[in-house]
Amino acid sequence: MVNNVTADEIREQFSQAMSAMYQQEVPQYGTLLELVADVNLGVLEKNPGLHEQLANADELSRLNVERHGAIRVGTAHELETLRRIFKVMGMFPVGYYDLSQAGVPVHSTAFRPIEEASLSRNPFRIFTSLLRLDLIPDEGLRRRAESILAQRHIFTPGCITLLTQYERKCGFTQAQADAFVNEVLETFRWQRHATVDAATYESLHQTHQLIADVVSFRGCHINHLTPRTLDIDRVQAQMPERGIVPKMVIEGPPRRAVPILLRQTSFKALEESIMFSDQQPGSHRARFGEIEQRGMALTPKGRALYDTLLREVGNARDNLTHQLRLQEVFSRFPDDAREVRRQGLGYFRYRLTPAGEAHRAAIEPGCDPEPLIDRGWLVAHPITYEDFLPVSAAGIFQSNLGDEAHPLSHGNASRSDFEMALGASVLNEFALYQELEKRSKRRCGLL
Ligand code: OOG
Ligand code: NI
Repeated sequence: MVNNVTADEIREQFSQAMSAMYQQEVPQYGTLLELVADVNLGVLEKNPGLHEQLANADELSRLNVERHGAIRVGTAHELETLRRIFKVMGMFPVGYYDLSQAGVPVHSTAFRPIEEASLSRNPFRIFTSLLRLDLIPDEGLRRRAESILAQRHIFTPGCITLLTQYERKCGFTQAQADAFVNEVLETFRWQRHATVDAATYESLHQTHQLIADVVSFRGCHINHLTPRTLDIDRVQAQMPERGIVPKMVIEGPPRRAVPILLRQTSFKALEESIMFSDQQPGSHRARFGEIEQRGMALTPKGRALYDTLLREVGNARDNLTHQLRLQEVFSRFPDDAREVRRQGLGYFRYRLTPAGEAHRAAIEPGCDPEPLIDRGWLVAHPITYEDFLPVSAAGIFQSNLGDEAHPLSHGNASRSDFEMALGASVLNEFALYQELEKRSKRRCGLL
């Protein structure tokens, strides 16, 4: 037997299985997928230019498989085991997000593929948050939460056995990969039966809804999945027609000719009935749906400008006012690819055209790409942003916490504590984008 299943194949299989499970568990998510598919089709039909551009940038084939999801865990051991599991699927921890800044008691990373070929095949990412029990002010409750978490096993024995086999042999047969995906799925399945009694749930919930969400169940249910749309404004506008109530504002930058970073919106979490360990019925809000529109990855300089402008925009009242205000403030961020390159604000992937290939010998390392672009020898496609945005993530978290949410005190977030729990360092997203750009330049003979 050969251990020949690639990480990309396992990730693809896993993301499909997750999507099927979530559509079954949360029917509104299926409706959202249909809406997004309709809107994407409409956009492509009306814009043959965009269709061609996406096809050339290898973005079209992945559009319909594109998804991210999110989970929240309670202990270092859980986080570390997830890191090992996701590695089997070619997903690595990228970036550190401190959400306590926004009153949400977690810090997070995103597990995602990092190689160009893997990203273009299936970029499935999981935003993974670790609960910060140190932010529970009441010591008794903190101890109680810790001991509940210490007793649970969110992974099946089958999952751990297969994982260990994989690590020893560096591979899976197809049958092992199938079994592994099924076992891993169990960890992310919704559990109607809470592991705590009603009173414990209530005191956890009183401190923060997220603490109750992480501590009270046997697994770490996937709390949303997110398809990628080509026109988020249209999906947001059409959600109510399909019986979906969107959150108030679209997070992130405004609509632009050259889209940057990431725009996101979601629908509110469902109220789902659960059963406490003392047989009392109750309800819990955790699971929702989200959509995203992805644009260009920004350099540290571009990102700093984005952060400054976003701060200037301030809080939103309603989506229309907010989008107008964003447009106004972001008029200071160039919306022209050449200008973005000239100011070093974004990352690009360079490619020789057939004419460029024909003149390869004339292209020297270090030469300025812009005249070559003018001459039609070279094209530069924006590199897609594959990560997340802390302010937007906080907005998504918060839209699901309801009005009764009261933020916990901020602070003392520590990336090194997070990395210690993870058992590895998180990768730097800027370095990854820069490497993609460099490699593309090298292929063209520009470096
Ligand atoms: C994660 C919320 C953040 C995103 O897309 O920014 C997120 C969560 O609610 O667990 O998914
Ligand atoms: Ni999300």
